[in-house]
Amino acid sequence: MTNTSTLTGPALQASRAALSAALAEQANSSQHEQELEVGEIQEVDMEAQADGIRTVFNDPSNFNVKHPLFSPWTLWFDSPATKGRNMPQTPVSAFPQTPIPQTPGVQAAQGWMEDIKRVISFDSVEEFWGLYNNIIPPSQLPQKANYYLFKEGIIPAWEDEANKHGGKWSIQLPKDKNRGNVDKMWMYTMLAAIGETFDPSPTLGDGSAAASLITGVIVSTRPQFYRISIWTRLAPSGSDEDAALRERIEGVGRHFKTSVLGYPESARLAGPLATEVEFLSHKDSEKKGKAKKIIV
Ligand code: MGP
Repeated sequence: MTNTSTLTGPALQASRAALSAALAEQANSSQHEQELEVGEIQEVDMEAQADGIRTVFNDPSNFNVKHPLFSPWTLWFDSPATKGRNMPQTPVSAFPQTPIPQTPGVQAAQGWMEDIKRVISFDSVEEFWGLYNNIIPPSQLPQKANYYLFKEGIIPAWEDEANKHGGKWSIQLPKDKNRGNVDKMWMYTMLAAIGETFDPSPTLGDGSAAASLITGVIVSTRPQFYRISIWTRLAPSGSDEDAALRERIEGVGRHFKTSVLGYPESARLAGPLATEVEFLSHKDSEKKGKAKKIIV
């Protein structure tokens, strides 16, 4: 498979396997529960498991099980509480941080980025779970808050070079009916992003690797609804020349709707405070007028 990663085959496989295992965990756990009798204790051969692998349980600082991601990611956050406040850039110093390059896009977005705080960057499955287990889930965030998980080096703004020709898939879900679902939906959205399953094998016509279409994912809490979005590098114009791109973009939307959010492809989701899974270019979002959306 061709992709933009610099990882070697086994590392890629390990990364993928760890993410698939996490996704399969929910299904497996209920099956295991059925296989074990009530009160029965599952036997685990700890010695065999530990052989050759130093986990965090053997050595809390030098364990050697770390599965690299295809690329590093950065989590950003904003909420009414962060507005105008000078929060520390790195609340957890163990995670690597790199300065944001001052591209023209970054400078143009300065007003918008003022209240968005950079939380942390990570580049392995283990660091992802370390972060995930230590941040407040979307269902418990205050109103008008956002988590932005973007590829390192891309800021969560239309103005960034990587976003300015792009768009977003999004779904809006009424809060009252989705308080119990939104945390899982957001977790699966992040796993699909960092596991690169939205746009899995981008290649150019000459067979060389192309950048993945995905630049980041966002969850937003609003007074009456949640919104989850997937930002893409490009947006199809509607012309015949863009047919291949449109197909690729639609593939991202279908994967989001069916595999990540778990809806049947034929399901119609729009209703009071709810939208379909729909795509809009950032240029159309900026205009705020009537725009043509793609729906899956
Ligand atoms: P939003 O938060 O994405 O939409 O953008 P929402 O949730 O419908 O609106 P809210 O008012 O409930 O938060 C809200 C507004 O923020 C937009 O209309 C823009 O004015 C501004 N904005 C949003 N984004 C993603 C950007 C961006 O990337 N760059 C700039 N400059 N402004 C943005």
